[in-house]
Amino acid sequence: MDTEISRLIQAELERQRHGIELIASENFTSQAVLDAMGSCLTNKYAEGYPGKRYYGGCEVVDQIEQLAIDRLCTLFGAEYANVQPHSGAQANAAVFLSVLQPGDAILGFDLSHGGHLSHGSPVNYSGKVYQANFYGVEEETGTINMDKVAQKAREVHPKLIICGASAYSRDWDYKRFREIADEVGALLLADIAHPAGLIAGKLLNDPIPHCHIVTSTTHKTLRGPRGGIIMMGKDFANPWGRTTKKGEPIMMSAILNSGVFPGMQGGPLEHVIAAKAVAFYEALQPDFKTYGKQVIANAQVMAQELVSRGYKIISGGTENHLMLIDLRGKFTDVSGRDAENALIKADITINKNMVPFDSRSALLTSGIRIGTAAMTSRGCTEDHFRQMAVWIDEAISNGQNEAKLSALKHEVNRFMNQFPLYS
Ligand code: DSN
Repeated sequence: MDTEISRLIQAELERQRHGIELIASENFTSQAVLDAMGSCLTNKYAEGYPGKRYYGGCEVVDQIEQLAIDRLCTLFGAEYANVQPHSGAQANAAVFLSVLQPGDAILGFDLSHGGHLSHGSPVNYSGKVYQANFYGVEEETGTINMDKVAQKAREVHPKLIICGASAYSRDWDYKRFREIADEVGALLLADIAHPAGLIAGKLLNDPIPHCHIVTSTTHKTLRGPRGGIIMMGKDFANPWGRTTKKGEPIMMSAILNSGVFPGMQGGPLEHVIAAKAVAFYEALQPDFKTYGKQVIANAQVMAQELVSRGYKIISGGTENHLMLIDLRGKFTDVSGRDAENALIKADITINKNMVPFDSRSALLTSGIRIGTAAMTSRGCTEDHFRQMAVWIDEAISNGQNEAKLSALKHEVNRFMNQFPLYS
């Protein structure tokens, strides 16, 4: 019997139980989601789609995958969904493969301003295979200037425009993005990996009516298993005039499905798809909206508390679950890496993050990113988040003081005893 891995899984559970988790892309799934992921479904091969598989014995997983698709369509008001992408990056890769040719121009949000690696970063395949161009935020406001996005689109003639981010605390003007995409003849993709749960709760702008294609992960604010999805509000005939042997236009749903399989992936992870279906069921319940409202309220309180302690939040505040903090607003000599290291000694987990117009490298950074989705799932409300902001400030301000950090860790561990996990 392997005791080493079970001991390490137990150690990770204890870490999750006793620490404050503020990584903006993480969350705590329900026990039901965990159970589905750890089920016998992992044994099944099911290349293809429900009713059209390349393996026998798929009658049960067909029902599971169809349920996941139907629930996801209901949750977002979408006509089409693909639940097979193994991750958000795989979902984006499958879309790019479906709608672009190598060398085509794309326009996405700059990674160093809060965008995502898979939206054209030069170190990612998306920036190697396609001609990547970027829009960013204004230095003074920390927000995206839509007139400049339009100007950039007119200059570079992208085939695909991508909106969505990993570290942007403001909502997105999908309607204006669509007007720009239409003007330059581009398709519009929204990657809603971060705010998906808040969009499902109808607490943020809805990309579905405006964007040709929407991708997401399922494990951030949506609180499901680690994975990706692709959706379309309405299916449409491909814009390149491709037809079937019978001369009928090929629909985008067919193009995206074959972009995922066989284009990008092999066998779908049916245990993860079942867990996605459980998470979509949970997100369809009325209390998920209550959860989303609390996530946003907690983020706003935490941002206010940090601002009152001298921290600079990019864009001045937050409308979603996260905030990006420029440490240069308060310290001259503390990098994001220093802050991350100090906080981890107090059992507070965040991640260092580049800030727009950063003067430090990606390994050091001048910023940290904080998100409230995970701790809200644990049951924390505004007063708890005010307290967390105080501890964050104390830890960063005393990054060299081991005794202080150790005392903070004890307080944090005691605090977390109130919020049991997977008991
Ligand atoms: N999902 C990204 C994040 O926001 O942490 C990393 O790829």
